[in-house]
Amino acid sequence: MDVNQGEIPSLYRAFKNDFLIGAAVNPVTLNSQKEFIIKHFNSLTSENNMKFENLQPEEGNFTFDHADDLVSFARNHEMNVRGHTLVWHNQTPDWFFENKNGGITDRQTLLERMKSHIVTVMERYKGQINSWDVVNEAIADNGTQLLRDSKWKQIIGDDFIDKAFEFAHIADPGAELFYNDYNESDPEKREKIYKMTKGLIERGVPIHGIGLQAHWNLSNPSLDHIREAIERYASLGLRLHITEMDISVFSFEDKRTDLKAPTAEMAAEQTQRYKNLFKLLREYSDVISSVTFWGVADNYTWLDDFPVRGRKNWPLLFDRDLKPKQSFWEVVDL
Ligand code: HAH
Repeated sequence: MDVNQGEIPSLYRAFKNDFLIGAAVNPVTLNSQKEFIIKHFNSLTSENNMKFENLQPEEGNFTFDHADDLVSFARNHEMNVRGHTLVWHNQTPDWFFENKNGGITDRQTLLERMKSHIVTVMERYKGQINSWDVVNEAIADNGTQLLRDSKWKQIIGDDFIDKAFEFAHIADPGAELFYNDYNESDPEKREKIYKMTKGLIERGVPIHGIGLQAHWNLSNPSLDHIREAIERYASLGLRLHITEMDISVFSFEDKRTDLKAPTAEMAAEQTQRYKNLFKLLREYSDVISSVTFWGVADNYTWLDDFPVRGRKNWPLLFDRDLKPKQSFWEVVDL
């Protein structure tokens, strides 16, 4: 590493009056970039190690090692932790939805398993994990249907979301509870998320915030749509977190695989985009209290495998050598 990090300002300090600045980490990125992470971030999310399949791969057999490591690292360095995630249709093991014969289990059993998972996990980190993505991605992407057709919904029914929040609030009454989703700025999906979370509030379900994943690209969603989404969600009186931000250099439909580095045009657009986005987010720092990137630097990102397997992407503020990109300088200079 030939970058003199001493001459580089800290990312999170640049936003200390606005919001926390977080990164999603995994055991490899955390252990290999400790000093860098401590310097630039004051909040951490586990990319995968707090997901159901990792915390409870078999019934009653909890595996907390990696999650414990992250939480104690954060505590030692006075960093915030976002818990991600308790109830999700992905990365949840089959046993959870099955009965002894391998068939589909019943509502009562699933509710008990859900409660046991939420309570075990949240009690372990009480006072150490400040906010939890209690339910992730429960809204249907397209069409008129409100909720995604998941096993949670099929077996428990539409009130699985209410129950998840109720159990979470019992487990740790001090934790901020979030509903988290992607394509959150798309007007159609936004209205569904709004409607669902408004229903929770009206029924007295303990929800405190909405997580906007912010898996965005160079041109989508538009700044107007992002602004409208922030205002719409904030009108519910909920706190907002940007939970998984990255700016892909490819549009979702673009499946090209020929690039070894971003083109000059992509790099310039990304710089302008990050600048515009942080200007906008900062305008709303009274409702947005945390902005987390879904990764640390361009040396590793989940987008290297999504939506095109094995295709490199460069969506973050630091390059593959942990050097600040032009985007970083624009953002800290705002
Ligand atoms: C997110 N899904 C998940 O919340 C996170 O846990 C995972 O590590 C990566 C991304 C985003 C997503 C998407 O942008 C498009 C389709 C499905 C899921």
